[in-house]
Amino acid sequence: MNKIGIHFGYFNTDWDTDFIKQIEQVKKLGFDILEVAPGPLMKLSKEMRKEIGEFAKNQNIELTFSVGLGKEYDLASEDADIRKAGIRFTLETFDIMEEMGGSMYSGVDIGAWNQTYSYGVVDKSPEIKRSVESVKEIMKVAEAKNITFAVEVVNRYESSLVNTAEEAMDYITKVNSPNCKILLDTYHMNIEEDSFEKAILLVGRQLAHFHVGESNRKPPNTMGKMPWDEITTALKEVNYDGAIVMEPFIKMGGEVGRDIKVWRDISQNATMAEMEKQVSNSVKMLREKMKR
Ligand SMILES: [Mn+2]
Repeated sequence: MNKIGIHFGYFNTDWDTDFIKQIEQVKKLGFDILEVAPGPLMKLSKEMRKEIGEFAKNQNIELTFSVGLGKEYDLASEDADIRKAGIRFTLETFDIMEEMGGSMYSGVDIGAWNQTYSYGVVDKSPEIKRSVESVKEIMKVAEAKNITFAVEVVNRYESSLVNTAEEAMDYITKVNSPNCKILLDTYHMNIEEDSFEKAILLVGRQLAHFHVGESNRKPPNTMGKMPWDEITTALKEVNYDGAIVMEPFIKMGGEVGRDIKVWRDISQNATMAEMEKQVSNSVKMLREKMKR
């Protein structure tokens, strides 16, 4: 059975949150996983992080870690100091994962989130090369700590490095580590891929993590637009046994609204209770469709 999860940002307008409460909340809604971000956890004490990790374990909630690297941590930067800072940040996150008991690291983790090129670039191989070199360094530690490093394939507005499943396969071949895998996300796939099915089949056993959401980042199955049958059938065809984590973002305001670019109330005035109901329906849909 695939574990089903949700990104903690769904329930918050700012990234800082009470993770203990959040774990209780997702447990109540039928999830197996809470996806968290290293940024807010780095601000907490080591003791607090351990306590959260213990609590999650006792509740049988797995913590997975997702990042959007800041420009100051760009692993593909021309500036060697920035690349070093990015490696340091990633390794610090691995330490936190060890403290809290997590083994899945993913997101926009091979270069800066929302990074764009300067005018006129037609060859991105120098950026890719620098990114691969940084990630190779990181992979030595990931392998030693048994952490899976999943490269998220994101749309053109969020990164220029890897926008399709094909580019991601190329990228992880260059990194050449058994722990360097791929994360596909239906929201990004909807923009960049010719076919959901073909992208999933192409990645096959290299798929280590899967994000789901509608094309406007509503919870899965609240719009009737995304082809959930095609997507889940393809996942079963490649015997995908990893996590399926939803990343709905439907509320304006705060850091989350700003960083995710929610410029209208996509929730249509939904209360927290209504938002909870929506995602717990999404969990049921995914479990039903992933039955083998
Ligand atoms: Mn995603």
